[in-house]
Amino acid sequence: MAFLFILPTWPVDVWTAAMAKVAPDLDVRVWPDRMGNVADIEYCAAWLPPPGVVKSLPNLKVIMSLGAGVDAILKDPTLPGNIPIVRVNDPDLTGRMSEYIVLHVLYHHRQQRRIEDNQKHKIWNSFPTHAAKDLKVGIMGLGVMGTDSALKLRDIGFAVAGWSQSRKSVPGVESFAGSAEFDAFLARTDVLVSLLPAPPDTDGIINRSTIRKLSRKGPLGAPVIINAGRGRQQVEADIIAALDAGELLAATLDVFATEPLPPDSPLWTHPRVTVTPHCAADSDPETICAYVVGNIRRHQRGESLDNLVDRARGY
Ligand code: NDP
Ligand code: OXD
Repeated sequence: MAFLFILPTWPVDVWTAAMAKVAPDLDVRVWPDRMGNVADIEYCAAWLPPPGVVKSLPNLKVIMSLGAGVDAILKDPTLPGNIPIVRVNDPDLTGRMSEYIVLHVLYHHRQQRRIEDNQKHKIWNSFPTHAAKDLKVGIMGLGVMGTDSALKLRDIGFAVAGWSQSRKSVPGVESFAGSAEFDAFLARTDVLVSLLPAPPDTDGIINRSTIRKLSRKGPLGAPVIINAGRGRQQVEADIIAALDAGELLAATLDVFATEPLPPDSPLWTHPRVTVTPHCAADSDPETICAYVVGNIRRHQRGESLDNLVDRARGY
């Protein structure tokens, strides 16, 4: 049995070293030039795998995403339909995401951009601030990441709600479910966070009409968006237009339709946009290798795989 890494954009040596530490006996192969006899490969782990690579593995038993999202795996038109796909659900990755979401909600809540602008001009201006309970944060996607972020924001004191396909019961977090409750969710939300995966029905969900439905009654005067889900969820031209029209106060964006974000994107230089390079939650090689090996061992023992992806739902 051999295991294959498919990592066109990540430092392969870091990942093979981590895997050697976690599972010294595992026969690790690397796409594209250390594949050996492909017939040996029964498990693979991938981040942004090029189309066709998975199909070229005749004895593959499980495909593992090295992140929480699986959109890059599912978009391969040649992907065999019968091989289970598992994704990462690990406290290390989840904790990193919550740090990012808490950081950026606090950044807007405490008007940090205004303080930094004032410092540039040597302006000592301690403007009025508001309490966390007065700011309504709405999280699209109340799954593993969304729930952890919601709980941490709730504990700081924010008024938190989540929107998901199915109704949730998270103490202290209001739950909205399905398209029928989307507008009500938006209407109560001052800071809209996306932690959605990328099934087709979420494409372009952060558009001008969505932005216009957000609350304008909050203490910041206009809504804020934070997207750490997937770039295809946002209509970038609509975000810029809404910012320029005063319909949106600010945006923090970690994910983009095209990554890396092209140098000519106006998002880079917009004074009220924070761009981060898809780093909200990084997959830590040793932690994630241990998680991958755990799943391989379970599968070898005939046990069910953890965190199987539902292909029909797309996440
Ligand atoms: P989960 O699968 O645990 O949660 C997904 C949530 O989204 C679920 O609550 C689901 O609802 C909800 N959802 C899916 N489709 C819809 C829809 N059409 N309408 C309403 N709700 C919907 O995923 P995770 O929390 O683990 O991860 C979420 C995403 O975060 C990843 O898929 C990835 O895109 C992104 N991510 C980004 C990272 C970064 O660094 N920027 C790092 C890690 C993840 P229900 O529960 O009812 O099914
Ligand atoms: C992930 C990601 O899905 O990094 O884990 O985006």
